[in-house]
Amino acid sequence: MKLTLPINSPMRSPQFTYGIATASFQIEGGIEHRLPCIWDTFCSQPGTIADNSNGAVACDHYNLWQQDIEMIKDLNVDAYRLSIAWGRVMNEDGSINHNGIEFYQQILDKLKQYNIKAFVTLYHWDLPQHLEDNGGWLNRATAYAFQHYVEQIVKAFGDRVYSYATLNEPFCSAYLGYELGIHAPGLKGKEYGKKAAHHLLLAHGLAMQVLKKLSPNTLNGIVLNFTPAYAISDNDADIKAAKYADDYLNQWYIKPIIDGQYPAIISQLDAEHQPEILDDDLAIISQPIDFMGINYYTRAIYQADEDTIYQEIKPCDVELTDMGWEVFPQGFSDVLISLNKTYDLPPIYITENGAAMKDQNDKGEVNDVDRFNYFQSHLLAVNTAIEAGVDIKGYFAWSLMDNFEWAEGYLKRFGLVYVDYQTQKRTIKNSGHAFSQLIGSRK
Ligand code: GCO
Repeated sequence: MKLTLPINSPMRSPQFTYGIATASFQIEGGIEHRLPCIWDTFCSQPGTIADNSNGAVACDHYNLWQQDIEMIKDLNVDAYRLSIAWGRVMNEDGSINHNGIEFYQQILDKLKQYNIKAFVTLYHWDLPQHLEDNGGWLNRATAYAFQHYVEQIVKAFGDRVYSYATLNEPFCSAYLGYELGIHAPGLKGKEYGKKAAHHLLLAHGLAMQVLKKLSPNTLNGIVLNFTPAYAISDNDADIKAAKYADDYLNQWYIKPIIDGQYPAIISQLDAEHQPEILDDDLAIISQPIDFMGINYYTRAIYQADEDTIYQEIKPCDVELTDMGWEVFPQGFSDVLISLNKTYDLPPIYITENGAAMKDQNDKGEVNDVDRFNYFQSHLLAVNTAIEAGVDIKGYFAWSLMDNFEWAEGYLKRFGLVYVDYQTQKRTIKNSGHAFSQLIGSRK
């Protein structure tokens, strides 16, 4: 199995960055060495996680990090995207936890030694619980606490980092966590979602101020996810519904950053559902960024609905991943091209793309042809976007290894590497070998 790209593709150049991604809560374990976070609390509530699991051990990366970095090196990648657990590096009083800082410094030093660029995400959803107890992202003060944490991190990490992303997917934190309630902290209500979103975006802007001042030589930006919205028919009503869903779920997070304003539908929201926006907020949020990270998995199809404006319709007879998500590579090129038309964008990195599949570990071989096919078609979609003029500098596969897939627990496997959770044995899947081969073939 060989991943292939057109002969003249810029993605075949050594200048194009290939990497793999993880997130702290999903792999680390080692919870006794950090503050409790909202995902610890959420997992402890009955009915929240499909297999009733939690992040106590996960991939035990806290203890196995050295062998994991060797594995990353063996995969041949140019870059590794990891996230920092806020509650591992900071104490409740806002002082530094030196052991936690050292844990990440060792990892970053190893990466540097191996010439692997460190793409550090400062917030991948694991808010310390004591901040949630004070209102979490509904409290404006959390944005300032984030700014303080970022300042400490940047000073401690010095020149070990190649790129900082402030937040990963504020859509998920705000909408899934504070509006639908299917992610931590599990709040449900339209009166919460957009308020949380605004404070997350403010946190991004405040962190950008720090990064610009204290870390001007790293590539600083944010990671957003997009699930492009398609209308189920050509009827005006369905097209309008899809547009509304797109504004509410996707554009909401990018427009304030690039254009300094929310989508116009903000005026249609009930007063109680609107965020409180202070005078300078949008100026802070919309400071220039050095790059934008884009995560893509699938698309969504909408039809008009009299009560809820839009209704998502699940397509029949299409190929699905183990998450039940449609395999739709065209949505990837479509969304990249359309964002590039709509906004004045900085260079783009694809910071996540991948698929959960029903993997079988057959005596040490995981022949995940379906995931290989997913990568093949989605790499081609990225190439299509580049050919259409989108400035894409790199591609990170999600994920390095199977891990804690949030509300799905350990039931869904996204890794290029298979994890046996009984023994913590790692096995590179065939898709992982193919990815590594593709990267090696450029050099
Ligand atoms: C994401 C998350 C990952 C998920 C992945 C699959 O950013 O959504 O970064 O943590 O595991 O997206 O759902």
